[in-house]
Amino acid sequence: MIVKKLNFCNLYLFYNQNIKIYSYYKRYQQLNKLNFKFCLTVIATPLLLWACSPNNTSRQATPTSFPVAQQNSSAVNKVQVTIKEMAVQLSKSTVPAGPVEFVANNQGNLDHEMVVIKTDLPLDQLPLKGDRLDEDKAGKKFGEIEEDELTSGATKTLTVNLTPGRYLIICNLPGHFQAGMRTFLTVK
Ligand SMILES: [Cu+2]
Repeated sequence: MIVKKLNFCNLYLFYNQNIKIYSYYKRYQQLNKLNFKFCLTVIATPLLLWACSPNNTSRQATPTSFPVAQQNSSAVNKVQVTIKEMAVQLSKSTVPAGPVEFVANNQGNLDHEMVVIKTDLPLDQLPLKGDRLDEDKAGKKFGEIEEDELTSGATKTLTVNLTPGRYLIICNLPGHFQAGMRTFLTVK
């Protein structure tokens, strides 16, 4: 009888211990689930935000082409401007109206500048002021890359919104316009 009671007691203790172990296990599982959720929030969310962020530099490094966007009329038209002694050369002579991005590269040994002036005047009727073009009388100035930004070897970008017409692209440092640093761009 005593043996039987003892056995029952042992069984009860064994059962109780198992219940405890089981509850610990359940708690551990719950904690694991919480840990997983915590990891998902703390690590995965910023990672996802970083991946989706528009100013993500590593994503910008790999160029993706969107032909549809490039065909859009509001797309910026790029014009490469080669500047040297003593000439200004454009990669294209005609662009559609809208934003135009001038990418000026000074391949000369001297510092230069780039000025965009809208004018209808022919080359031989452009007014001079001393040894420069008279920018105010020549037409309407649309933009400029200053001399200190376009030193020898430098590349500088200027984006301007151009309406249809004829544009003069020049370097107006003393004597440079007369020496030949001028060209025309037609905007249609
Ligand atoms: Cu110049």
